[in-house]
Amino acid sequence: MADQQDELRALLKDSGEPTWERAIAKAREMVDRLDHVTLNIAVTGETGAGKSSFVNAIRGLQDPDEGAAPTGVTETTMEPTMYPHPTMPNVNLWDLPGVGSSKFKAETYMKDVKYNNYDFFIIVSASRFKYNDMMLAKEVEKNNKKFYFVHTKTDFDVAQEEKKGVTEEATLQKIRKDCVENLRTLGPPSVFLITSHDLERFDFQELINNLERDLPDNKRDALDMSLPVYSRQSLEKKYNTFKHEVRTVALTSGAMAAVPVPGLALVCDVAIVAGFLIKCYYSFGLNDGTLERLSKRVNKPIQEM
Ligand SMILES: Nc1nc2c(ncn2[C@@H]2O[C@H](COP(=O)(O)OP(=O)(O)O)[C@@H](O)[C@H]2O)c(=O)[nH]1
Ligand SMILES: [Mg+2]
Repeated sequence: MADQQDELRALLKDSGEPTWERAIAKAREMVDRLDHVTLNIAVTGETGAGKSSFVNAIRGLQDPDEGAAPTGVTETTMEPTMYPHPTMPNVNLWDLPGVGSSKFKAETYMKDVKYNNYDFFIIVSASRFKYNDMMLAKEVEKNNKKFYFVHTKTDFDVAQEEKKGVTEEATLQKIRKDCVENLRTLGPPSVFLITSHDLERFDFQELINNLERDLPDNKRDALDMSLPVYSRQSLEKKYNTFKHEVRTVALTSGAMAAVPVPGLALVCDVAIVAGFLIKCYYSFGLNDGTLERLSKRVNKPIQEM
């Protein structure tokens, strides 16, 4: 009982509020904000650059998986397609049609895809920097939106160059220099080298760190909760976000029914607690589909993981 009292005192202190009433009201507002936050991420680039594969990777899926975006060598996306997150229904990834096709010219592309619907753009490019990459970057800037330039299929470039005796480091440096120099006229560009086949390699974490730095608090938490676990670092980050959230949920749900506030009737709100647990379940990759994919990747039965 003494322990519980200490925990309650710590909870109140953490909230930064002088009374339980104020702490609970503030926590309610935070949960509400997170549940109603919308984050629309546009993924764009040339046909075949790797947009759909990137959308899948960031949702923890691969092409044959249910709900994954179709990928392939021909253009498979003819209009902006929204891929919502299973438990964060307001975090949407938009797989945009390839720029530069006869239907989508770079000059009218932004209007065609209704640019105002998105929080920011991820321009996906592969192999050499292209004319359309620059056109897109310019158009995004002209419309007062932010872009992050992602050079994908870096695994392929590294493997090709290695065959010629070029080290991974030298290849990465060359690609980065090429992208940065081409984008220089638009100010210091944010360039990230990644592979959708393995998010732990190269700059993916750096990309997420930058996105999170630029987003308002509630959008940052929503993004963090929606990302798959792809490395130890991403797992630790997620753990910290949820640790913070668990206090808020405890307060709002009234799960701490022992809160010693005379006259304040607290009833445990099962819906809030259940919603939170479902979020944890998906976010930490504990659902069957994610565990099966992980089991295949690491070549171990699910029971041993
Ligand atoms: N090696 C490698 N191949 C990739 C990567 N991303 C996409 N691809 C392949 O590139 C092709 C085109 O990808 P897709 O995502 O359909 O491109 P989109 O037209 O821009 O949507 C597919 O065959 C993908 O498997 C990557 O990071 N590494
Ligand atoms: Mg596609």
